Amino acid sequence: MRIPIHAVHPDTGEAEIIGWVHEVRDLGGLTFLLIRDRTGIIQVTIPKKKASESVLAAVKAVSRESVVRVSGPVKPIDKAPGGRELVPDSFEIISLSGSPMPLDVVEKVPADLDTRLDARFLDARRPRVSAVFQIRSTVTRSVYEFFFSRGFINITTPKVVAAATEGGTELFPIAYFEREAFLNQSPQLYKQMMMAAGFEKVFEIGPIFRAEEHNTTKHLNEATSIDMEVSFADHLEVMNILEDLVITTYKTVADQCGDQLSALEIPDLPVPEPGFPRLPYPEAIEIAKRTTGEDIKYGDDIGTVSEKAIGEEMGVHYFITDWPTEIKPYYAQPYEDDPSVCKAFDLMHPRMELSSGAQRVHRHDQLVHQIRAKGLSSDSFEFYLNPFRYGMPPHAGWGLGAERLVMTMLGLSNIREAVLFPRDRHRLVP
Ligand code: AMO
Repeated sequence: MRIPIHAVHPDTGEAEIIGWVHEVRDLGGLTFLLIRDRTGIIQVTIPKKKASESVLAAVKAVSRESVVRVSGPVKPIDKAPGGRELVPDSFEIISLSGSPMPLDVVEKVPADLDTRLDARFLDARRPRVSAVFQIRSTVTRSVYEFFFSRGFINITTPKVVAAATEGGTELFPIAYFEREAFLNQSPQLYKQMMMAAGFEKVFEIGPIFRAEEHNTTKHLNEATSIDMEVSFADHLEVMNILEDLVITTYKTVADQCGDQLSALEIPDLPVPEPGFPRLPYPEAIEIAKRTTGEDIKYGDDIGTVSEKAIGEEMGVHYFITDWPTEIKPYYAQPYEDDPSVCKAFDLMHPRMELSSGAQRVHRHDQLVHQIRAKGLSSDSFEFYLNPFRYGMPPHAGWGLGAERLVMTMLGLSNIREAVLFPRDRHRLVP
């Protein structure tokens, strides 16, 4: 019976493993192979004089990255990975790899990101790359558990839609029978409609599509959004939930992903401290102005340069609160005593924005007014506006970028490192 490579110990006795040939070294009388599966690497040692004819023939024929089944006694040995080696009684080639390969899995030859993404199936055999996606999987599980343990209902909303949600970015049009449709930018309108349905607490983890023209290290054209919406809650309550979720996710990864973090050379993942600072927008703008020396005014968006400058000053996760109503979407609820400021917030990592959210407008007439004030036509929002006429509770929510969460947690330099098959301006295959 096959056992995972990390579970093979010097006192295992006999073991059978199946994995990929990571490296082959022929030292004359001895041949060393490193065999790898997703859990680790083990040395397989073949003493030429003692090995059987069939083992020798298979070892001679095998190429790097072939899949092999090996069984035999396990012995302790100091210098090998994990302090053990397997001396095979049997060695079977299950699937022979061709050569040369499009990518060197052992990274003796460094490859640029494009080459790696073109051969992602080989790139992801690298322990470091595999570790990122194993951690991303743990992040996703942690987020599901977080929401379910707090009584949230998981929903799925359509990705093929008739109208835009967010201003600012363009939509991807698609042919939908005889009509034009679009790929959805955000589940925003649908999660709000489920508040009208009385679901009270909903969440969705799903794709969002943004036709961002520019190619940056933190934008994708298809991203994964962790979205939530809560009835009878204000912006402050959902900010607390967001802070809890981020901390819980870090803790889960720190507790459960020790091997993967080691592969990424992160011996101790620092878990953010509770009590993320809350920085009102006017103060954020002041910091940006002072530290960049640029002419930044109240009402300006916080661009990449400002974001970086404020992040360096803050040094930890923080919220930017109290945004000018003018630069936030129509669904953000203005303060009753000063409608020029709204109950919207952004959650920031020192490197970049992770999430946006707000308490929402829940009164129909006010929402129509705000949609028109943004120069949008309320006609195309009829399906969304209707629920606001028949008992819409007050509500608040946010959307958190899954890739940015993983990217900032692991210190990855490019968001594409956190996506298996990224979609950007130039990349549609594989
Ligand atoms: P927003 O547009 O700020 O808000 O998006 C929320 C979060 O989603 C991630 N994100 C992206 N990640 C990678 N590439 C992109 N092109 C991209 N676009 C967005 C970011 C961002 O902070 N409806 C609101 C949320 C809400 O109010 O509930 C919204 O979509 O991490």
